[in-house]
Formats: sequence, structure tokens, C-alpha cells
Amino acid sequence: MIFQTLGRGGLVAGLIALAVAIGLLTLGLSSRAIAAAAPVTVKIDNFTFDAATITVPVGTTVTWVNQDDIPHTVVSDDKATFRSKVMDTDDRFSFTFNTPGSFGYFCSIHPHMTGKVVVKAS
Ligand SMILES: [Cu+2]
Repeated sequence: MIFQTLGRGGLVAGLIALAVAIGLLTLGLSSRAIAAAAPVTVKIDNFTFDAATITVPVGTTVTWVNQDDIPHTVVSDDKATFRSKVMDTDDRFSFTFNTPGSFGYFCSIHPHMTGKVVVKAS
């Protein structure tokens, strides 16, 4: 038997190594879950969505922040998936993307302002 050749010290060392391995595995899985859910912010400034195109994993909450001194909105191209109210300076709007796909959006007050959220399956 391997435990007999290693002796008591070897058995204890083996158990500690096993516990460390399980701990690292658990840590790895949980940090991956946190990374997948990391929120993303899109600034609105100078009539521009910054960044105009973002790519995020499924389940990500995107928050738009109006840093302009002009009101703006965030409305999905289909006008149904998401639709903010009029956002004054420093107002925020959040939407969680739970479906993979490409989601174009625009500002309904200034329709030349456009952006896109690409949601990747995890
Ligand atoms: Cu606008």
C-alpha cells in the first residue's frame, strides 16, 4: 500500500495536499463565476456612447451613466428589450443581458447616437 510506504507523515502530507487542491479548485470556480457576472459601465458623454460596442458574457448587467449635461435615453433597436426613461446628468440605467446575441441600441432624443452590446454564451 502507498500509505504504508509513505508512513504517517506521508499520509498527513497527502491529506493536506488534497485539502489545498480542493480549496484551489473551489476558489477557481467561484472567481470564474464572479468574473462572468462582473458589471460593465457605458458612459454617455459628448453625444457618444463610450464604448460604442461592448462584448460581455451572458448574465452581465450593463449600466449606462449620463455624464453629459444634455438628457439622453438608452433604447434597444426593437424598442422592447430595454428602454430607459429620459436620463438627466448623472442618471443611470441598468439592464441585465441573459440572452446571447447582438443588441443594438440608440438614444431616442438623438437617434444618431448608437451603440451595441454583444452578449456571448458563457
Ligand atoms: Cu441623446
